[in-house]
Formats: sequence, C-alpha cells, structure tokens
Amino acid sequence: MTNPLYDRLFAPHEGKEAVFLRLSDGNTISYASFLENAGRIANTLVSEGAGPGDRVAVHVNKSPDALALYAACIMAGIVFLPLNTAYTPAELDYFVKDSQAAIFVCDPGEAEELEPIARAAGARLLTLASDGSGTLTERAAGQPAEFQKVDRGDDDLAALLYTSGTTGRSKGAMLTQRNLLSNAEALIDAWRFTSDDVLLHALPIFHSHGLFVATNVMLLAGGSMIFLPKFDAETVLAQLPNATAMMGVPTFYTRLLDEPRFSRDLVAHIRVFISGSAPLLAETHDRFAERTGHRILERYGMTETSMNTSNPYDGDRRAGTVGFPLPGVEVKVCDPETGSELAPGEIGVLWVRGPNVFKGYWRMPEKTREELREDGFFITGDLSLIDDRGYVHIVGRGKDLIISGGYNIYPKEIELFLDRQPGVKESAVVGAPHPDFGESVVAVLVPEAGETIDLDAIETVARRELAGFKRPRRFEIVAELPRNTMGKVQKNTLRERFAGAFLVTQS
Ligand code: MLC
Ligand code: AMP
Repeated sequence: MTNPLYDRLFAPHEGKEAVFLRLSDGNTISYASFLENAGRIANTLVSEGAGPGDRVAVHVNKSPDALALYAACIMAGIVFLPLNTAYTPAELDYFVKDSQAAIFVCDPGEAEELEPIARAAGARLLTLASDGSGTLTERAAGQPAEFQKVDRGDDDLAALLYTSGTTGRSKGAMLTQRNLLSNAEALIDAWRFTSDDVLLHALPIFHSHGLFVATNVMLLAGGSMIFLPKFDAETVLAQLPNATAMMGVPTFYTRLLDEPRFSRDLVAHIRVFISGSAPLLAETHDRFAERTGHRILERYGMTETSMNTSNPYDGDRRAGTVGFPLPGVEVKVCDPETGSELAPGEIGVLWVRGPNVFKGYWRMPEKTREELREDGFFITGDLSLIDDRGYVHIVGRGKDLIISGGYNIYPKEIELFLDRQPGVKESAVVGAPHPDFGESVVAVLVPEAGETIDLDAIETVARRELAGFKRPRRFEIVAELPRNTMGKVQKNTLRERFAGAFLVTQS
C-alpha cells in the first residue's frame, strides 16, 4: 500500500520524540504526538462519513490541531481544502457548495452562522478552535491514535486550493500527491533544509506558501518549526534568535526593517531568509542586506504550480529576479498573442511545465483548457523575461490582479460587488503602491446620473460581504471611466492617476 505524501512526509516520523512544533507559549509538540493526534482526527473524519477523494473544507485559525487536520486528510486520502480565515460567510458559501465538501470544519464561534451554509451544501459541520476545543477534537478524543493510511497514487488529489479568477469566480486548483511531493523534494535540496533546521513559521496555513512550501519542506527535512499564530513583529523579533530560517511575504521583511531593534546580532543564527508570493522590491533586498548581512533568497510560485523558480542558495541572489527554474521544472517566455517562444531578454508571458503543475481547475474543464495546455505547459499570466544569465524576472502581470500583503485580489470580483451597490453606475478597481502591503485597492466609481454615492453604506456592506484584505482602501468618484476606442476601460490610465493614493507625501 502506498500513499506517497504520507510515506515521505509523515511515516518516517512515527513514534519520533523529536520536537516538531515549538509554540510561542514555550510548549512543544513532538512528531510522535502530532501524528497520534492526526491519527485520531483521521479516524474521526472517516467515522463522520468522509472517504478517499472527498473534500474537507477548513475555515479555522492557525493551530497545531489545524495542521494535524491537514496530516489527517493526507493519511485518509481526503482532499484538504483550506480557506482564508478572512473570508465572510457570503464568500464561504460558494467554496463549500462548489467543492461539494463532505465535511466543513469551522471555528466554534462561527458555527451558528455557518450551519445553514453547511446544511445547504450537504456537508457535515464540525468545529475546531485555536485552543484545541470543538466538536472535532471532542470526537477525536474517543478515537484510536492508530490509523491505517489509505492507499493513494501519484495522480490522486491531495488538496484543493481556491484562487480567484479574472471572471470574478474563484477556481479550485486541484493539486495531486505528486505535485506536492515533487515540489517539497526540489525545495529541500535547493534550500538545503535538514533536520537541524528550525523554521520560523509566521505565515497562514491556508495558502500554498505557509502550508506546502514551509510545512511540507520541514516535514520532509524532519526539522522543527516555531509555529506562530500570525506575523507579529514583536514575537518574530523575540523568536528570530531561536531559528535557523524564515520564510515570508515581502511585507514581513519591510515590517522587520521598520523595527530599529532588527539587527545583525538578532539574526546571527539564521541560515536563510526566503521571500515570495509577491514581488520583493530590489530596494528592500538591498536594505535588508545592509542591515543584516543576509541577501534574501527570492523565489516565485503560484497556487496552481507551487514553486517554479528560485534564486540560488550558493551563488548570486540577484535582487529583482526570481532566479532559475527548480530541478524538473521547465519555463519559457512566450508571445501572449501567438504563443511562440521568445528570445532571451524579450518580455512575454511565462509558461511552466513539470511535476509541480496542477491537474486542472475543479469542475471547470474550459478554464483548465484555456490555461493548462495539452503539452503540459501552464500559462501563468505573469509577464516576464529571462536574462542573459538565465535568471527569470517577473516584470508585471498579464492578468488583472492585485497582490496585497501576499494575498491575491481579482479586481473583477470587487467590481461586480461595487456595481451592485445603489447609485453606482459602474466601477473600476486598480492596485496602487502601498508602503506596507506592496499594493492596495483603489475603487473608482461612476455615479448613476443625478445620484450621489453613499460611501459609508458601501463600506458597511463591504465589511459584511468581502474579506477584509479585499476591501478598497480608497474610493474615488469620477464622472466617467477612461476608455479606449474599443470601449475597454483603460486601467493603466487609472493606475497612473492614482499611483500616489497610499504614498505619504513629504512636505
Ligand atoms: C490583513 N489586512 C490586510 C492584509 N492582511 N489588508 C490588506 N492586505 C493584507 N494582506 C487587514 C485586515 O483586513 C484588517 O483590516 C487589518 O489589516 C488588520 O488585520 P490583521 O490580520 O491584524 O493584519 P496583519 O496581521 O497585519 O496581516 C498582514 C500580513 C498578512 C501581511 C501579516 O496579510 C499575511 O500574513 N499575509 C501573508 C499572505 C500569504 O501567506 N500569502 C501566500 C499566498 S500563496 P480592518 O480594516 O478589518 O482593520 C502564493 C503562492 C506563492 O502566493 O508564491 O507563495
Ligand atoms: P497565488 O495565486 O496566490 O498563488 O499567487 C501567485 C502569483 O503571485 C503569481 O502568479 C505571481 O503573480 C505572484 N508572485 C509569487 N511570487 C512572486 C515573486 N517572487 N515575485 C513576483 N510575483 C510573485
């Protein structure tokens, strides 16, 4: 019986007393006890009716039990479907229904509100709080720790991660056992992780970065993680001397640089700082190197592909680039119109092929065909070039996407929301540079003739319907939107016009 992910990430640690998780309260969790907990949870999921291939949707705060739930799903061949904790009930409704989840696990505090959503989708509702209480763990306490892992093949689904889409409808990226394992194997070598490593883990575990890049690599290496509930600069400063590595989005690094106490001494024990999920400004890279002596290692990936390229561990980590393709991953830059491969130095859309590339979008065969070609290449939508030394540069986005603090926001989704609001004739949403989040959301609204837009009312509805990170941070009311001769809204013009929306002007 095989279960490639279980066999490589978990089985080697069965019964091992070595520390897996170090918590901020000083407690530790060994590999053995983590896996026993996962075994109990796996037995619980099965007793609640979930079987191989079924989806378990998870909307809970980061905790050791939440991570054990991921391990339990892998053991039981269940497809793990983590959801951003910022999602509102209106957003969750879509994910639970679209995925046809068998079980929906949420925080006890939101169970009452989410119960009708689970019921309508035919999913069983279980709860899990960050302190470990809830119906999931109550039921797990009565279950045996031993669980006979379920047989799975390379091509079987391990996880379903939703990413927003340019049409406004989120797409579930189907990630297989091979996708996740091959990427962890490539990264552990590329970044030299071993069982001696202690990773400072302050990322959320509902996205590829914190869940697969960070956690799977550490499981494969057999090291330990300082497992923090979220990124909090104070706690991170206190924990850095205990770590050998950290992974983060660029906001983590700019926030650390804002702390005068963040110094060379504090990071003397660190082997590597890794950044991704959003562009790291060359200026941040340089400031970080000056302050700490460390050159941040920037890599590039996507939910659909996990990691594609990385700057070298040994060798020149070039600011403003995302390095070379990982072993086994092919990349090429193609003309957006014709699809033909471009010469080095020319800008086009990056295509990616390899064992890391996902299986397709859940129940969206047409979308899958548009982006995932029959020859295995996935069209990323990122504008890039490959320089004469082979480094990949991400120079922009062919897709209409805003990345705020490492979270993706598709303008179309926000525009559809704004267009529904009273008094709004039409809207356009663009990203503008933001000192903390890299980019943030500007909403440009055109009122209906003779009407006034009530922005307070829109903010109130936005708070109810949209995850906090998606909410526009700035509203602009204009008489009309700039359009080209084809009638298409000229977003570039709006981006230029509102480029200073979040930048503090020095007087
Ligand atoms: C929180 N807020 C954000 C935000 N995060 N607003 C814009 N962008 C964000 N990223 C808002 C909240 O809605 C709230 O608003 C206020 O900020 C405070 O919330 P918080 O939770 O206390 O925020 P904070 O802890 O400061 O979070 C910021 C952050 C976090 C940068 C630490 O967003 C984060 O951990 N980001 C990591 C994202 C990530 O893991 N991405 C990987 C994607 S995978 P209000 O108005 O309610 O007060 C991927 C593939 C790859 O991209 O290559 O890795
Ligand atoms: P997601 O859909 O959340 O997986 O986000 C993936 C997108 O994040 C990519 O398509 C890129 O646009 C962006 N991204 C990830 N890493 C980097 C990076 N190092 N530099 C620039 N953009 C990045």
